[in-house]
Amino acid sequence: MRRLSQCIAIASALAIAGCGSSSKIGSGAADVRVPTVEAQVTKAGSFVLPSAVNPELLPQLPSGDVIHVDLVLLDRDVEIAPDMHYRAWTFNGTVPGPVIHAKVGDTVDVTLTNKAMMGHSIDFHAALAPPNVAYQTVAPGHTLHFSWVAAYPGVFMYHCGTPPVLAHISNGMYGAIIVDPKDGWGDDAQDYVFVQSEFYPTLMTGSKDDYFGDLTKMRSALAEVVTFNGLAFRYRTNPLPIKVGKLVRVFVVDAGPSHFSAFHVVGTIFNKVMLDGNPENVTMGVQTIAIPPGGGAVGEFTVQQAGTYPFVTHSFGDTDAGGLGLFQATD
Ligand SMILES: [Cu+2]
Repeated sequence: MRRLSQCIAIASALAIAGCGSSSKIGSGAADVRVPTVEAQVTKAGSFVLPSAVNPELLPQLPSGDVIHVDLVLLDRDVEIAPDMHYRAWTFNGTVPGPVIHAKVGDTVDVTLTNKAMMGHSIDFHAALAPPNVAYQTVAPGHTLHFSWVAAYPGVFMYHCGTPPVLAHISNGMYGAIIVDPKDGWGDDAQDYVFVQSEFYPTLMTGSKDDYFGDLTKMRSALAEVVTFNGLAFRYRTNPLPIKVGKLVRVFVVDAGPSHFSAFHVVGTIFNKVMLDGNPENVTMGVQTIAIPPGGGAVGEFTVQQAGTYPFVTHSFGDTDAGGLGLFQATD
């Protein structure tokens, strides 16, 4: 509550000082006011870690127009494939980090607390902000606070931008932020969120199943594990339910760090795809969505018959490495 009133106070001060831009930003953006972004670094206090939710679920849109994003940087062992425990660098203890849900015009109020062993940062692809201010590296034991206004609708990546970025992304520091368009996404749908990423593990000396990231493998882009939402074949083991005749909407981010996603659902065609999730970027009748590292897309499809519909990255070396899941369609 205290931070909410602070934020409003800052926003009001900026409005009086006329620091923000009130003109239309450009094509594809909403006509919203984007204030100057400022950041403060303080000593880290205590924190409460939110409980992790299923990473494929789109969290409910918070009420109000200020979205509080509290992220804690933690070193954690996570499972990236069966019997593969990986020494990850995380947002909130999971890979990917939590899905953030906002709408166009919202103020995203970010508190980034570093409880990890080294410096980290956060870069929001959905934001308009000077990186040296908003995306600065925060040292262990410190907290960075800044806020920004969401001007573009879509599905965007966020990630740690501390050098070497390759290592910070490879080790798990990324997630998805979804910014709803002013008029929403359209017809009611079954929503799923997928973050594709790849891993470059090497065994720890003397261990059978504990791994850490190998910078040489990262640089050569020779990934051994590819995942949707951080775990190889996660949704082959646990298929995702969909209903025949009901629209399915997928929000896909390719976190990379280096591999493109060729997102494809076997047995159907996307009736509509929005590049980066912007409703002004519509393509119809798409078989496979090309998503670059650091990019995103929203795809919509409806299945006509009950059955099992695999979804893959159609880059089949990566499919074999774990980039495959299942939709289970029932009447
Ligand atoms: Cu980092």
